[in-house]
Amino acid sequence: MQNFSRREFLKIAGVSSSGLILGGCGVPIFADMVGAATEPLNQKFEELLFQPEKPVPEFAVSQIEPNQLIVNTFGFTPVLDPATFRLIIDGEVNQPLSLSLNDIYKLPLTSMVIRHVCVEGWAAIVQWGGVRLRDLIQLAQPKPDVRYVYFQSADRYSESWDLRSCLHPQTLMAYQKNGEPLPIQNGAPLRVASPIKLGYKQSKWVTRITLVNQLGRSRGYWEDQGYEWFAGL
Ligand SMILES: Nc1nc2c(c(=O)[nH]1)N[C@H]1C(S)=C(S)[C@@H](COP(=O)(O)O)O[C@H]1N2
Ligand SMILES: [Mo]
Repeated sequence: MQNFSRREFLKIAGVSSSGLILGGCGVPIFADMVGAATEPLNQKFEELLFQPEKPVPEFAVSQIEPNQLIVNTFGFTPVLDPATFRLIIDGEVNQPLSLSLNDIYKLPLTSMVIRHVCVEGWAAIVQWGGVRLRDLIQLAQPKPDVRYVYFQSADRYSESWDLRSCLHPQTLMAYQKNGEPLPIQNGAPLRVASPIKLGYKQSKWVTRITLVNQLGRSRGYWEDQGYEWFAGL
């Protein structure tokens, strides 16, 4: 076991990471116990929109751990020009969008202090500020059969999420970290931040959000290498 990294261990054991850090009892939760949650979900936009989601309890600003958030980037660090940056929202929508950062900054700002949990065995309490992803998705007017959302990043990282998790009120497209503008290495100008999923679901340098009816062959950078797709906390 010592020879395996945390990532390798989770992959080989088929263990959901959700129990490892937050479970508290020290007993890993095995795949058969979380089977239901690893299956892609299948709920409709209108059903989800009016279902109140239970918010995850947040931390106090005094509990932020500014040095605990480890930069974790699989490849290179893209540097995006804020002046020309556009966030594309497309796919199965009635109103495809190409938003500048100023467009995004005009939308309501949500700030939250949450725990970021990486599958490699570290966690950090972080404050994120940004726009709710549900607000962006609503602006794009999803068609009724949308079920999943793809995030494309400038470093060629990609992720896919279930729509329900995207509509959670604490799933943000963040442009602030710990009260400051988001640093480049943490995903500037725009990254996903959410207390309901593991760190690898939280794409940095997001340039494109695509709504789809079905998942494609690729489900995400780590998922395609065997990591759990839902990756809920
Ligand atoms: N585009 C992109 N997003 C990414 C990654 C990456 O390599 N590229 N790494 C993920 C992983 S594994 C984690 S834990 C978090 C780390 O966020 P941080 O570098 O801001 O601490 O980003 C996630 N988002
Ligand atoms: Mo991670």
